Amino acid sequence: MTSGRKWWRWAASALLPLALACTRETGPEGAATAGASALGGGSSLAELMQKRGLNEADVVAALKTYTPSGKHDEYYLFASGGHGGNLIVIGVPSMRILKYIGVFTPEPWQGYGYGDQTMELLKQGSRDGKMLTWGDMHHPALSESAGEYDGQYLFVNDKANPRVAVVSLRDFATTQIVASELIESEHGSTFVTPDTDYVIETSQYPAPLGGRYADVTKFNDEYRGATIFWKFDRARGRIVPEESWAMELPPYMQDLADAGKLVSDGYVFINSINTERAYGGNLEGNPPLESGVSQNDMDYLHVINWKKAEQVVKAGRTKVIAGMRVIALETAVAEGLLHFVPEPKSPHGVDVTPDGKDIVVGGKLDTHATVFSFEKIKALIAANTFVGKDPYGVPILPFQEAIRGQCEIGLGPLHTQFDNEGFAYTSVFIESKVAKWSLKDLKLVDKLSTHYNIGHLVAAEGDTVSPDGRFLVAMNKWAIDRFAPVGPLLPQNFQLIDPVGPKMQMLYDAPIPLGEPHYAQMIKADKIKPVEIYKPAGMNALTHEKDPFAVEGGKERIERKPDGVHVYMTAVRSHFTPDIIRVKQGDTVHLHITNIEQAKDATHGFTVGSQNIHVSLEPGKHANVTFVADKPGVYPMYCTEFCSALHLEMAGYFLVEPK
Ligand code: RUQ
Ligand code: CUA
Repeated sequence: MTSGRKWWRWAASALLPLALACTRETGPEGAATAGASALGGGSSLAELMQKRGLNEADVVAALKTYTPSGKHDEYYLFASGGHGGNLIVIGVPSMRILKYIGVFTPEPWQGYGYGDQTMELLKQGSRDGKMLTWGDMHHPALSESAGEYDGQYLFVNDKANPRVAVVSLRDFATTQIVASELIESEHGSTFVTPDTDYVIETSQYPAPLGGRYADVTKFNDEYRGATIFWKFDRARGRIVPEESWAMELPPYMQDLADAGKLVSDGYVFINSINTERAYGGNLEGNPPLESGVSQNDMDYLHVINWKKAEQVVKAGRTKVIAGMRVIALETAVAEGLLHFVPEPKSPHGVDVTPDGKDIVVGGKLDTHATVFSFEKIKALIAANTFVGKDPYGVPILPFQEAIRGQCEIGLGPLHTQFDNEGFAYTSVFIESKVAKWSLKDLKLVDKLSTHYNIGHLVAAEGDTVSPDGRFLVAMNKWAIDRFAPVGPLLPQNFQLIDPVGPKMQMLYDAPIPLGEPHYAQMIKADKIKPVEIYKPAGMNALTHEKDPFAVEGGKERIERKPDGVHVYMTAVRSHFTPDIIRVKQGDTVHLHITNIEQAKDATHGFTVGSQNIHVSLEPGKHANVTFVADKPGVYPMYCTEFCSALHLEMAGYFLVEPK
């Protein structure tokens, strides 16, 4: 703590007189109140520390996170909202929540799921024709160029209803949801290849591919896993399902994945559990699923050569299942696209090092991080050095020859992140700790306790080819005693950690009250350049093009057409035009509303009472809303954002005349 002490001496000599001087200048009674008012009831830094029971380390931690009013954060943290289904955007180091982004779950503030465009988007994400209004989001992935986050897009998955969503970082809004009916659940998702050619989504719980039925006792023969390579068209900002493809996998439970980079570019690594192929049945004389799954000491790290697989797809050596081109397992084996390496013990996280040379695997029931060498794996494959085959003919490489070594880090290692100085940071679930270890000599250098049961952890730019080595966030599953009690359902706890120096330092606890945010990625803030308004006015936020129904000021009107009543409206401080709408009972109503303002933050919201309608109209945005006016009555409509002094007056009447 020498540096801390030095800081303290410096603070005492420099900061305090400064603070006092400022206080003195604040008001006419400055001299009299000096030291009493500015610190909110405290008087001096020392006194304040004493009053609040803070020690020197607390103050150092506070100064590392405190971000004065008006100052922006250095990083964006994009955190999954777990079974809340939506994304959370957080500033680091302040840990201030900046935004939620509606993705799989309707989000009323943004009007997400309460107007035509966003309803259309949620419908895109239907599976088997069923409209889904929630998702179990796990792993956000930022788009990459040459292995660096480029700040353009973000992809997220839904484990429960296998889907992938595209979020545009131009306006922090969801623009696409794709669902394949090939698989029935997923988890190893989303991970991008280094230039975002593909977004990878891998199944978790095996099932007959394509939504077929087969009894679970036919598990070994009929059930399969699959990994989907969703083709991303960066210029259009869209996943192109027709150009996407998949590879069939044995019925193990494939888990997390990571794409190779630099030397290992062209490969993807997916780990698995349940090579036992257990499927439960604890009322049918079988062991419960979890014990059946955990018999073997080793499961299989899947090594997939996706660049070679892409050629096999281009050559047409696929079958079509649920509308998707799939490389059959036999083909994958015959073409040498898939190899296995044994991995210990209930593996969970798999993370490729920034240089692309090593693959770090954490085993939930292990005490090591196991470091596989890509070079060794490649050489073993080239020399056909196999110790055997799995029941589906997939060649298995020898474990000892494939690893560079293991680092003893503690019980229950899960996920690993990296810094710019050759250190790896692994979450240790059972011990509730972060372990910092050296990649070079595989030696543990430091351990820090977290509260409690850390799952993922994320480092600044931590999945890129050049991590920043700045902040680390532990994403803890339980919050037990961390915050004021809020009933039986507790928030999760993000803990901000300073990883720099010989001793990691815990800086800040941030409760996250929106589902379980499994994973997050942290990107340098200056890489993201969102638009401030939609320009020109009348823009459809989904297509980023002018909406065909966009309305110009002066052209507002109401038209009765065969398909219903079309209302062309504008919003501008502080009125909607028209502000009276008359329809007849049973009419289908099409509202076309453009916020024609182009001033930053001049956002309006629009609702008609009792119709389950709400849209957010950011400056320049156009929204369409369709509904049936089925009940006669008088319905006030109003602006839901306090947009001006006359906001309350920004209202009108929607009148439904009885038949
Ligand atoms: S995970 S359970 Cu990423 Cu560790 Cu989903
Ligand atoms: Cu517009 Cu309030």
